[in-house]
Amino acid sequence: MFRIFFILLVVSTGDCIVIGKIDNNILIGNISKSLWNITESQCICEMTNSNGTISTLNYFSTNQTCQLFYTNSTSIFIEFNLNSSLIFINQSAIFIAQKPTTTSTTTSTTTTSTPTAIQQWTTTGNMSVERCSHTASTLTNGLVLVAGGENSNAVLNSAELYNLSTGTWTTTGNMSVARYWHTASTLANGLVLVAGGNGNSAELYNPSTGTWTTTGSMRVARELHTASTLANGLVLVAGGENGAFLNSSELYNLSSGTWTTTGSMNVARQYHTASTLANGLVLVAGGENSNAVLNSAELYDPSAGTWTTTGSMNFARFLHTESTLANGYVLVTGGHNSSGYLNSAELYNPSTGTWTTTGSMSVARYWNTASTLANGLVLVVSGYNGGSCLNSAELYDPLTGTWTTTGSMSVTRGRHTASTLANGQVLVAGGDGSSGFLNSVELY
Ligand SMILES: *[C@@H]1O[C@H](CO)[C@@H](O)[C@H](O)[C@H]1NC(C)=O
Ligand SMILES: *[C@@H]1O[C@H](CO)[C@@H](O)[C@H](O)[C@H]1NC(C)=O
Ligand SMILES: *[C@@H]1O[C@H](CO)[C@@H](O)[C@H](O)[C@H]1NC(C)=O
Ligand SMILES: *[C@@H]1O[C@H](CO)[C@@H](O)[C@H](O)[C@H]1NC(C)=O
Ligand SMILES: *[C@@H]1O[C@H](CO)[C@@H](O)[C@H](O)[C@H]1NC(C)=O
Ligand SMILES: *[C@@H]1O[C@H](CO)[C@@H](O)[C@H](O)[C@H]1NC(C)=O
Ligand SMILES: *[C@@H]1O[C@H](CO)[C@@H](O)[C@H](O)[C@H]1NC(C)=O
Ligand SMILES: *[C@@H]1O[C@H](CO)[C@@H](O)[C@H](O)[C@H]1NC(C)=O
Ligand SMILES: *[C@@H]1O[C@H](CO)[C@@H](O)[C@H](O)[C@H]1NC(C)=O
Ligand SMILES: *[C@@H]1O[C@H](CO)[C@@H](O)[C@H](O)[C@H]1NC(C)=O
Ligand SMILES: *[C@@H]1O[C@H](CO)[C@@H](O)[C@H](O)[C@H]1NC(C)=O
Ligand SMILES: CC(=O)N[C@H]1CO[C@H](CO)[C@@H](O)[C@@H]1O
Repeated sequence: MFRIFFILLVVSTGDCIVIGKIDNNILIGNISKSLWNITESQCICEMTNSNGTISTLNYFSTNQTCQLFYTNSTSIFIEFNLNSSLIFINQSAIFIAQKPTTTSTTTSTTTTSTPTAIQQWTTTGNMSVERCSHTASTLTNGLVLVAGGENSNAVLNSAELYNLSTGTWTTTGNMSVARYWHTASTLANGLVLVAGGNGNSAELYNPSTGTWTTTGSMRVARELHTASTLANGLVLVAGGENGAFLNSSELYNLSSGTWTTTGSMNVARQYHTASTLANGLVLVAGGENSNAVLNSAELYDPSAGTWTTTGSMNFARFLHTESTLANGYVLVTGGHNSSGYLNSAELYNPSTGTWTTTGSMSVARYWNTASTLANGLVLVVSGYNGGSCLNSAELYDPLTGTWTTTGSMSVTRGRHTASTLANGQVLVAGGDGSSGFLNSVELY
């Protein structure tokens, strides 16, 4: 394997920068592509499809143009001036020397401009225990509550809180029972409802006391179900399994502390996904049951209490992700089915009830996470790809329908959680990976 170490050589050639290989010739060639009238952040997103080659892009603030430069060889030549900023797309491929150096081949003065690499992942405090298949909930006070899950020792009843200001975790009250593959929903009054993952029990976490209280039990024991908070405040739990694959769904009402059965889905499913749409309906997609991996999708109507089949996805998938976008569409990514692991992604249009494929991720992945960021992009993190586990991450831009590879985490992980924080960062916690069950946590 050809390993590439880059050093940044800020050299003379007029308004140019040469990034050259340390021990070899500078500048082999370049290919450039321009994009017009875009912002720097759009530029970062537009340029994702560089297809694995070493690439960098240069944003010119003066004419709002972004130019992509890439090569498969050992150097990149970039037109550069003081009104531009240089962004490395594949940061992991490039080692940036701290001090600019000049070379004997230069013919003019050294510029003082240095490219700034985008800050991507940082590690933060570890959880007190390793856990995967847990839940993570962003609380109204800004803390993140992690609950349950499993590791090599046990299924867990413990819970802990992350405080971004300190970058540390503190343990909080234990749940009454150990759970994994449960769901957690933050309610409007700030309590967190945890359901299933160990029979039909449910309990509420109170952030002001740091304690859990048992609430009404679900009508049906379930795990690997979904939980969706409705506009009327009820929580809809759907599908999953308890030895049998479930088509049933039920509603939790906090005022009464009880669950009531509502309509059944048309298809039993586990490992499916669910999201509440702007129109108040809940979209459930994919999953699997004893018969098949599913491409079907259904909509729950809270006013009627019934499920209706809507358009089917182009690919059957389970262990995928589902995210609502600012434009009301729903993005589904990855997963796997009988023909393999998926890098495909598709969009659901609530007005037409149909799915269309959009750009594919650079890597097939399942048991990944997807987080919609404040800037509208969707950050997909890690997951598995066959037997191996990933540490890579990609950003989806709804405006262009394309993916851009972003920085990789320090470790590989799947079955982790990803929580969007009030300041826009994403907290990725736990999971398991090539180094076993994880207590480690990283911030994007
Ligand atoms: C950039 O946008 C401006 C204003 O919309 C337009 O007049 C101009 O033609 C655009 N430039 C290019 C190169 O598309
Ligand atoms: C990306 O790389 C793959 C494999 O090297 C190649 O088949 C494909 O044509 C490339 N795509 C683009 C857009 O260059
Ligand atoms: C980024 O560079 C690293 C190191 O060369 C390489 O292993 C990885 O595949 C690259 N990623 C992409 C998406 O090009
Ligand atoms: C935008 O401006 C930069 C700096 O002046 C220039 O090098 C570049 O060629 C311009 N882009 C286009 C597409 O003209
Ligand atoms: C780089 O590109 C050239 C020209 O397309 C090709 O001949 C060469 O095999 C490529 N090298 C690698 C390592 O892909
Ligand atoms: C930077 O932009 C300003 C304003 O557009 C211009 O006057 C100046 O010449 C530019 N500097 C360079 C180095 O291009
Ligand atoms: C977090 O835990 C890992 C092992 O799981 C350890 O290597 C690392 O040093 C810990 N980090 C901190 C900040 O304690
Ligand atoms: C988070 O930590 C900061 C600094 O110690 C503290 O002031 C703040 O109250 C903590 N937040 C919560 C919600 O406990
Ligand atoms: C929580 O449960 C664990 C065992 O799962 C136990 O070791 C720990 O003491 C408990 N903590 C509290 C506060 O009860
Ligand atoms: C929740 O239960 C309360 C008390 O039983 C009832 O008044 C209320 O209408 C219920 N809410 C919904 C949305 O059904
Ligand atoms: C849901 O599953 C049950 C048990 O398998 C079955 O009796 C029922 O007909 C199913 N309902 C629907 C709407 O398919
Ligand atoms: C150094 C070099 O080869 N630069 C070339 C990069 O590509 C642009 C666009 O094709 C050429 O104009 C440059 O001469």
